[in-house]
Amino acid sequence: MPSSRWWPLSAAGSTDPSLRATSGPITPANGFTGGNEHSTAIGVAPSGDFVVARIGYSAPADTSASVSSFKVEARSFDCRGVPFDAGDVVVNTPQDESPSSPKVAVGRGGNVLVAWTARVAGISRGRARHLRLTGGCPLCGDVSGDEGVTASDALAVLRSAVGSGPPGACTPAVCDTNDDGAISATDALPVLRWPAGHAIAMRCPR
Ligand SMILES: [Ca+2]
Ligand SMILES: [Ca+2]
Repeated sequence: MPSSRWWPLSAAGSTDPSLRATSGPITPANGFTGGNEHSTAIGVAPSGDFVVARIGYSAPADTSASVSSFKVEARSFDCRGVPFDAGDVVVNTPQDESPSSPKVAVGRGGNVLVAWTARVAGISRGRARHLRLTGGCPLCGDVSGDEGVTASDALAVLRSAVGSGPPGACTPAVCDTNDDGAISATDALPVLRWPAGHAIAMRCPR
């Protein structure tokens, strides 16, 4: 995804139909629901897979120890909102006192960085932890699977559309970029224009 591409932050003046609210279900972001949670943060991969982090509360089993009841918890989902794991991942260490303000960044290769603030031995510190997101949805238009959408990918879509590509190279989740149920030459055009920064929404079936 080119770093030069910008989207409007408000849907009010936008003509992009992808910014309209959908009627889909709300995805429960937390696996443990026994305590209050707050400060939810999200990071989204180009494929639509996403990671949600938050501050969660759960009383430690050993209440005599100097362990905070608040934790930085994270959970990962694929582009359809299906969680990868049954429960939450505790990101911070038990030595963090009152962790707060989690932030999430998701980069290439499934690299996830969660940062937060915590008091450590009475002093506020910035903390971060690297996580790895594996599996999930393919990036629409990325036939080569290298997490980039290039002219080579467009050519592969075109070849598949005319039946000259290697069998199985193009799945609908990658090549049916207009989600009309068929892979045709039309699907190759937005793939070709994507690297140039055109604000074209590709919508592969999910
Ligand atoms: Ca590619
Ligand atoms: Ca299509």
